[in-house]
Amino acid sequence: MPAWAGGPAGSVSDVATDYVQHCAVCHGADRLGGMGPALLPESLERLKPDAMRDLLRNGRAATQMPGFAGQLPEATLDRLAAWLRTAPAVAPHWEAADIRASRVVHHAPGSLPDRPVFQADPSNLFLVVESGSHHLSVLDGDAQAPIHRFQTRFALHGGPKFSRDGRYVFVASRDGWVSKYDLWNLALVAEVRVGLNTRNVAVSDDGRWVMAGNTLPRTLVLLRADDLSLARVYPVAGADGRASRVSAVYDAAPRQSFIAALRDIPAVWEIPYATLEPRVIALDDVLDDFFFDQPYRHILGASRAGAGQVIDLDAGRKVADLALTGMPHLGSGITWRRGGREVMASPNLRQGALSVIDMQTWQTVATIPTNGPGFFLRSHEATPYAWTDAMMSPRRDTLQVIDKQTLAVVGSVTPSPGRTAAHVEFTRDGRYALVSLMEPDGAIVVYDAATLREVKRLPMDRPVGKYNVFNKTTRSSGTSH
Ligand code: DHE
Repeated sequence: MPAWAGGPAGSVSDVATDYVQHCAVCHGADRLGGMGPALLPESLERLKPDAMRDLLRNGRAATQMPGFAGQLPEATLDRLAAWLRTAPAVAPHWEAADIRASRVVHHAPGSLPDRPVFQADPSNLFLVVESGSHHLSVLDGDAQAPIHRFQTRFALHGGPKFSRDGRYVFVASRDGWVSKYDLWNLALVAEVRVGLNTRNVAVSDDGRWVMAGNTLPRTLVLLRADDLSLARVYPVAGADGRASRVSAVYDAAPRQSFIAALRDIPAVWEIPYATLEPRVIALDDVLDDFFFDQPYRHILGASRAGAGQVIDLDAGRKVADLALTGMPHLGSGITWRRGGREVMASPNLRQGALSVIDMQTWQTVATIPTNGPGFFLRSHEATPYAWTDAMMSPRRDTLQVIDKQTLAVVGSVTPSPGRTAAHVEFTRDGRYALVSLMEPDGAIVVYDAATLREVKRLPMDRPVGKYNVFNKTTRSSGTSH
């Protein structure tokens, strides 16, 4: 018997009635979301059972979500928690018509002035995703001071993607909303819901298209970048018709195409801007995590089991195996020149080690021991160091600083002992490193990238990623694109 069906007082209809009475007004009668986020098994995957218990009882600070402790019996709350993790009786769907109907245009293309409304250098702005109360903060990178703060949709994930001139930025929420902001006018331009569970977005280098990758439904969604109107829905399926979730979609600017990584079928899709028709590259294994070399000729991929391979996108086939151990987080990889050769390094989600790979031979040339499994690695062309975290370990409060030539750990910073610090992004000139203190009463902590001295801290609500316009739009080899 499922956990939510506890006999006569806990039948499906009781739980469903409880949902309708207490939750539906914010989360939608169909559980697809409304003022509150969607409550589908896919949306709740990342919420641990204890966190769910706490949320239902005590609500979520700084949001409209109330606590139901004392209002509903404990057993009812437990049944609701279990029921929410089961699929709805009617399978949720999100078709082209739903996408079109969801779109809101706040400012029509061309209606806002073509110059910044602030004095700061628009190419040295940072965007900070504050996941605590779902905000995007805009920082002036020269003064390292906030200039604006937007409320966002629920749970942004993946890097914000900038137009080439840095004026527009596109973000996706895990709930399927794609939002476009005009950074020069500090304005939300348009929003559209492309799916019920979305991985990320990519923006074409020519500025015309936005592609979103979904896990629910199993689609890629192409939008016109100017007003987020729907151009095309691609059902994602293999030759045998089996549908696949999208792991992520990327813009491969040097190839003038989008590349989509698929989670359930061993293939990669390349969608050139010129044709917008998918080219399917068959693989031996499903790849879940990806790194592209700077020309976007090769993909370094890893399966969740850790096996790695190099795919030549021109040849459309595997050209080498990668000797990887643990669970490398290739998506957070960076490259640099070392002794006349290009090397790539990525953190590891399971091991306290960074693998350094020669980008010509694909051999692992070094393994750098670190404080523990980490998530992000960052550098900049103008700094000799790479910064990594150990946020998946007890040493999650400390970032280590690695010399890119000797590969030795040469320093560390601990912004706040005992509290999680991760994700670094440099200012445009590489002089300062901004670190996220990822706590509800957290901060962006600014370090001098040469002396490792703290310069200042800006209070933020659980800041996760931060993104510098110049480094992103010039596709710096020290950061993600
Ligand atoms: Fe992420 C980017 C996948 C969990 C914070 N994450 C990405 C990207 C992928 C990915 C494929 C690249 C997309 C892009 O840049 O557009 N992330 C995954 C997962 O599969 C995983 C492990 C589980 C999941 O359910 O999604 C996962 N990610 C997390 C987190 O728990 C993090 C730490 C907190 C959060 O907000 O969810 C997290 N992911 C991030 C960040 C980026 C990201 C900050 C952007 C990195 C960048 O600097 O560009």
